[in-house]
Order: sequence, then structure tokens, then C-alpha cells
Amino acid sequence: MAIGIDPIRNHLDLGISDDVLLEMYRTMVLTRRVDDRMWALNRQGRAPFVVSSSGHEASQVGTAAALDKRYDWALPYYRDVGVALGLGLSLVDLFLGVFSKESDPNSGGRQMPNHWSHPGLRIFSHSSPIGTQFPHAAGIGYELKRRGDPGIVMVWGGEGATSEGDFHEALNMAGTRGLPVVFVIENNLYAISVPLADQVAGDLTERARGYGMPSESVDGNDVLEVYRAASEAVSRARAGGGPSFIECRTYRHYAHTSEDDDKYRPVGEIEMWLKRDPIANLRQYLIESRLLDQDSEVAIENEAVEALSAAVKTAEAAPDPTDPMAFVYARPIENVVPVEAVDADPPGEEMNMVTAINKALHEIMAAIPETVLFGEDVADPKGGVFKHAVGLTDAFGADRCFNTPLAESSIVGAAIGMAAVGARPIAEIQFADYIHPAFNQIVSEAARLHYRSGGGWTCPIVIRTPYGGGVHGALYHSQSIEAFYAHVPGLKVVIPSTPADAKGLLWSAVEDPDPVLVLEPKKLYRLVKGMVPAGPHRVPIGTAALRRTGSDLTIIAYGTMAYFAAEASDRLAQEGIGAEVLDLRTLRPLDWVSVEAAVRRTSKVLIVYEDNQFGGYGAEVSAQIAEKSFEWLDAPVRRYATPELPTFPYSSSLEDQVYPSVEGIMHHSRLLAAY
Ligand SMILES: Cc1ncc(C[n+]2csc(CCOP(=O)(O)OP(=O)(O)O)c2C)c(N)n1
Repeated sequence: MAIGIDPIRNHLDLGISDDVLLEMYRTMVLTRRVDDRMWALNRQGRAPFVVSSSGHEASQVGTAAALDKRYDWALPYYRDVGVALGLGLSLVDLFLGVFSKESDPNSGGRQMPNHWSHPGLRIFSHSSPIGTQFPHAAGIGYELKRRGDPGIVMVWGGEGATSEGDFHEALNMAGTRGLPVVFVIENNLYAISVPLADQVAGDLTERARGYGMPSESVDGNDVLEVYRAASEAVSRARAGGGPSFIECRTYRHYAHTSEDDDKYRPVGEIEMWLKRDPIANLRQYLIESRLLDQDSEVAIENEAVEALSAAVKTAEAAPDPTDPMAFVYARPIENVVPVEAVDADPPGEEMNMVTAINKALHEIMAAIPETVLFGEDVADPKGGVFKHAVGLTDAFGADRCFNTPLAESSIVGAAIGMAAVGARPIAEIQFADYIHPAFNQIVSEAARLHYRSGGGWTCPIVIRTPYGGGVHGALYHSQSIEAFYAHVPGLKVVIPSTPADAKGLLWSAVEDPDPVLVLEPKKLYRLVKGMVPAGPHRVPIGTAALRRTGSDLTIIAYGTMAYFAAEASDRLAQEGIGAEVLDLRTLRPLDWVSVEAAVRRTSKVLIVYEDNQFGGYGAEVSAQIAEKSFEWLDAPVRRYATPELPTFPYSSSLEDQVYPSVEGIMHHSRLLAAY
């Protein structure tokens, strides 16, 4: 038999009615015609960028058809025109994306075409970094399972994506937790120009089997075979049988995108695969099954072309987006009232910072049932390496406070997915030094989600992590990472320096619709004590606190350095130097009005931070003061930070020389006061 569909097997045996099969055929034809039209529009200069889907139709339409549109969630990748159409994305919506229009439901013209997002269809926002969608799918699956939701998740990618760490982390998480996720890989033999042999050692399905899930490879050009595998996997997931992996072996007919010269495929290969065209396969089957004749075939083609022309016309005429600044944050924050009075310790019970965090987590999780806390070693009986999570698993159950595999990217990625389906995840990175594998998920995904989906999705996740030095933690338990993340629009970054603030900022972070990175100065965990109010206590994000007053200079600091600065101020007062201390508490957004008011009050500013000085957060504060408040200054802005070191050395005799100290702050303050 020249074509790929086994004539003995019948679609009815697979539970596909004649009408449904014809509908699948229609969607496959439409997908092909969309691709043709996109290429034509590109050549005419009307569509700047095309991602081609031709050849993948059976893999896409066959998998999407296995989903229950009432409940299930989908994370298609950029090539998945057939998935998007199969799930109900309208042609107009698709072309609004191609023409990057204001009403483009995917991104309001912010992302390239084919970066799908449609909350109404439960299609979660897709971005460009390869593989980042897999942990999102695991997170969605986790939350659906936890809630007993009837839905399951399907996530798609190319075979190149299976080399990314996120792919492996997500499969591992799905495997260890038995999550209802179906992983579909459309193996078209090339990742742009890189052939399969240079991409994958061994067999794709073995990769998945290693994570403890059923895994099979199917002819991706045979829509019935694809559907059979997908519906089995979907049923298994829905019945509580956990994740599955499906490799669809297929081929893309044209170049990777309109930017690709396509000069890497051997002569004859394309022609060989064209003979296995998935649409021709299904057409032949339909004809043999007497479900399609020449007239109906022509009618389906004409229908597709007419619908396309109408959609292109409507979409192209739609208004362009106008405001590039919209949607950076779901809740933009800008403090407008400067802090003038010293922040008094609130009434409450005295405790250290780590106890305050533990109590806050207990209260928050009791008050907000959507909260879920997870990370490495957080579950009872360990309760976190700093003991801040003790009792949470016992109090709220093993599904609300749980250990994850040791894989930071998927910790954050899963949080993003959980939040997409209504959870309020509190993800923990055990030490800030180990947050870097999650940089992509934090910066490219969480921080950009609201913006890139034109406000379609929020990302209310909290990422807590202990950071900073002065604890003999050496190079990999001492890092200050705030500058990397405070640089990123879309993220909020907070750092408490008192037990009350640790609780209050955490509470505000959990309730905020944007991703919030909470950096906890671990040196202060047991060093600082203070009064902490019982019950809900919120410290507004974006508002600094005045810790000390003084008219000779202002010390701007945060975290441990704010604590040190307060002590330095007390000792300087005995020398007759009045040093005001402004504790920023939030690094992004910066409480500029309070900084500006402080500059006007004292006209001299010392910025203290324990990161290395060059390019640190203090550089930004200093630059803003120089730009906006220059006339108020009586001396150059001074910075006191760590010298240019790759973090603090282990030996006390070395670390003590370079870790910023109370004496150091006093020294710099004296110089500034005398200027
Ligand atoms: C992390 C990352 N690295 C590189 C790229 C550039 N890039 C875009 S598509 C692509 C190939 C992806 O191949 P595959 O996953 O097999 O999917 P296909 O495009 O073949 O469908 C590459 C390298 C990217 N988008 N993201």
C-alpha cells in the first residue's frame, strides 16, 4: 500500500465517528492552506515572519482531537497551527497574530506569530525559548490533580526540545508525581538545520521511559495512529494513570521559518517525504471508506480558501496596537507618598526572622487555600534546611507542602503553570546561589507572561530564597543575586530586614498578581529579633522604611546592610554625626519618592550593599539620584559594597576583610559627613 494508513483498522474502532473524521480532515486541509497563505503573504511583504506547519498536520490534529475541550489544557508550540485550529482558535484570531494586531488574542501584537495563548480555550501562553513549556505543563497537571479536576494537560514540542534541561526536569516531575500530562514530540528530523543524529543519542522514547512513563513512537503522518496513541494516553492520564510520552515521526515540507535558507536537507529527502503526505494519506483512506468523493473534496478545499480570504481581510484591517508600555505589570506599583517618619516596630510577639517566616507561612496557607509551597527539603519532617517550613506538610497535607526533585528550573516553571490554573504557588529555591538554572523561567517566562499575552495571563507566583553572605557560606552559599533580577521589568523584588517585614512582605507577595522574588537575608534569620503582629500583616510592596533619622547624611540600604546601617547610625550619633537610614525593602519597583525626599533632607547619600560594587543595585540608585536630584546634592553619591570578588571566601580571615561591616559603614559615613 503506497499510503500510510492501515486499511484494516477502522476509525470507528477507535471511537471516531464519520463526521469527526471528516472534521479532522477539514482541519488538516485548513492547516495546510493557512501555511500556504502565510508564505504567500510573506512573499508579498504583508507578513514579516512565517513558521511553517506543512507536513505536521496529522501529528497536530490527531493529538488535539484526543482532548476533551471542556476540561483539558493545551500547550502547543510555535509549529502547531493544526493544534490551535483543532482546539478551536478562529482563523481571524490566528491572522490577527500574523499581522500583530491590537486584538490578537495571543499577545496583542507583542509576540511573533504562532506564539499561542487563549485563556478561553485553555491554551496557555507560549514563548520562544525552546522547551520552557514543559515545566508549565507539569505545574498545570499538578494543580489539576491536586484539585481533582477532570482535566488533563497536553504539551507539544519538537525533537530538538528534548535536549533542553526543561524537558527532562518536567518529565521527571511528572513521573515522580504521576501527573496527568501527555508529552507529544513532533520529530521532523531537524532542529532548524541540526539533524536528529546530532541531536539525540539513542531513542527518543527511551528518554521518556527513563522517567517512568509509558512511551511510544508512532507514524506521525497517519492521523488515525496518532489519534489512537493520543487518546490512550489521555484516557490513562484522566484515569489517574499518570503521564505518557508520544513521539510522532513526521517531516516538515518547507523551511523551518521564513528566515531559513533550507539548504541542509539531502537531495531527494523532501520528495520522499512528500509521498507520505499526511493529508494525502487521510484523503485516500476517506475515499476508500466512501466518506469523500471528488465533489466533497473540492468543496472542502473551497470552503478553506474562502474562510481564509475572509479572515485575512478582517484581520489585516484590524487596528494596530498603540501602547508598548501596557501590560508590563498586572498591578503596577508606584509609591507617591514619601516615607517621612521612622517605621515603629509594630505591636506583637517578639521573635527572630526565621520564626516569623514560619509563622507567616502557616497563617498564609491557612488563610489562602490556593497557596501551595514546594521546593527542595521543605516537606516535614525536615521542614526546610533553615526550618522555616516546619509543620506545613503536617498542617496542610502532602499535596500543599511538598518536596520537588532537585531541579530549580522546573520548580519555577511548575509554579508558573500552577498559577495559570488558579493556584498561588510559593516556590522555594534552597539558596539564592542555585537560582541561576531557573533564570530563564523567571526572566523569560514569569516576568514576561503578562506582557507577552497582552494581559491574557497573570503570574501570581512567589519565589522565596535565602541570600547573602557573612555566614561563612563561601562562594556558593553567599551570593547576592538581586541585581540580576531587579533589572527585569515584570518582576517585583523585595528584601526584608526585620521579622515583621519578612512576614508583611511575604503576605503582600502572595496576594500580588505579579511574580515576586522574595530574597531573605539568611544572616539575619536568627540574628535579628523584633515584634511581629499576629494574623494578616501586610507591608506594601514598593514602599521603603525609615529606620533612623539624622540630618548629616542618608544611608540607603536593604537586607543585612539595612540592619548594619541602623547600628552604625546609633554609634555615629554618639560621635555627633546624624545618619538617617532608609531601608528600601523593595528593590523593584524602587520607592523613588522616598529616595528623593531623603536626598532633599540630607543632601548626602551613602548606598550600602553586599553585592560586589560594579553594576550592583546601588549603581542604579546612584544613577537615578545623579540624574534626577543632582541639584540637591552637597557631595558625590558614595557606594560601599563588596570589592570585585566572585563572592565571599570561606575562611573567616578572608571573608571578614571583605564583607561590609558596621565599622565600614561608619567609616564611609564619616568621610561623607565631612565632605
Ligand atoms: C533555548 C533556545 N535556543 C535556541 C533557539 C533558536 N531556535 C528556534 S527553533 C529552533 C529549533 C527547534 O527545533 P525542534 O525543537 O526540533 O522543533 P522544530 O522547529 O523542528 O519543530 C532553534 C534552535 C530558541 N528559540 N530557544
